[in-house]
Amino acid sequence: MKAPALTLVLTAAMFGSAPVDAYIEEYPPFSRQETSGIIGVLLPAVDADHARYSSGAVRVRLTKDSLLIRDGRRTVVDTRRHGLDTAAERPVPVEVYHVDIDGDADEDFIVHSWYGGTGLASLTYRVDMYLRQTDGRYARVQYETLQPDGRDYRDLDGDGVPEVLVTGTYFGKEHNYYTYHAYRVRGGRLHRAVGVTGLPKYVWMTTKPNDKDTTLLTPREREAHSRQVDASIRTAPPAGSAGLGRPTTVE
Ligand SMILES: [Ca+2]
Ligand SMILES: [Ca+2]
Repeated sequence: MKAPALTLVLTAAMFGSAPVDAYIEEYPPFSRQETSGIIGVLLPAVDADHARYSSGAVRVRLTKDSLLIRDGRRTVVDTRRHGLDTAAERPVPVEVYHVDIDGDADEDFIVHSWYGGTGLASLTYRVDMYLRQTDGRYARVQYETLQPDGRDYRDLDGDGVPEVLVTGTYFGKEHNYYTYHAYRVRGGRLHRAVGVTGLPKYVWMTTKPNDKDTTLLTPREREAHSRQVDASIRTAPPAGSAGLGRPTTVE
């Protein structure tokens, strides 16, 4: 059994690197039994232990104060001078995945960045997806989630294309919950994944570990919150516009 998430966060902060560890282990998105069997589904291309990655024309380099992603002559991401001291305003990239997340046979990039902080806030990460289009440009999607890792990108409905798990919190009148929502990436956007068994899921933050979907929220409350999550997912103009050769800075 792993140490509580908060301990991991504090320990990692002391040593100057951010942890990336999907799920609130005490309140998992799936039943505890199922969650224990899916570790290591997808590994990052670069992280704190692996600074460089290349595949075909793609080059990725992650240092403690910069992230560079290039696809041939196109610069997809170029961030510099980030650090934990300014993480709250400018989250620090901690790992990058190179995977076809929308099923169009072109590999896309997923960047996890950490805001720093302490307590519940320290669990929050920003996810930037760079979705390769047929013209070689990258559509961009951005959202916040809690403790992302490769387990957040799993094929949940068996169609061969990963779904995306977006994790958050819901503060109700009586109780607070961790929330898990499934999305599909299509056409450069995230769409709510309807029909995925067991999701969305609202897990009551009890004093004991809990992996059950709550029965305490009404369908109306759940739907209202799902719409807020939908609305929190941002899209942006394509990164690495053709011909300009200008770096795209993720802010
Ligand atoms: Ca793709
Ligand atoms: Ca799927």
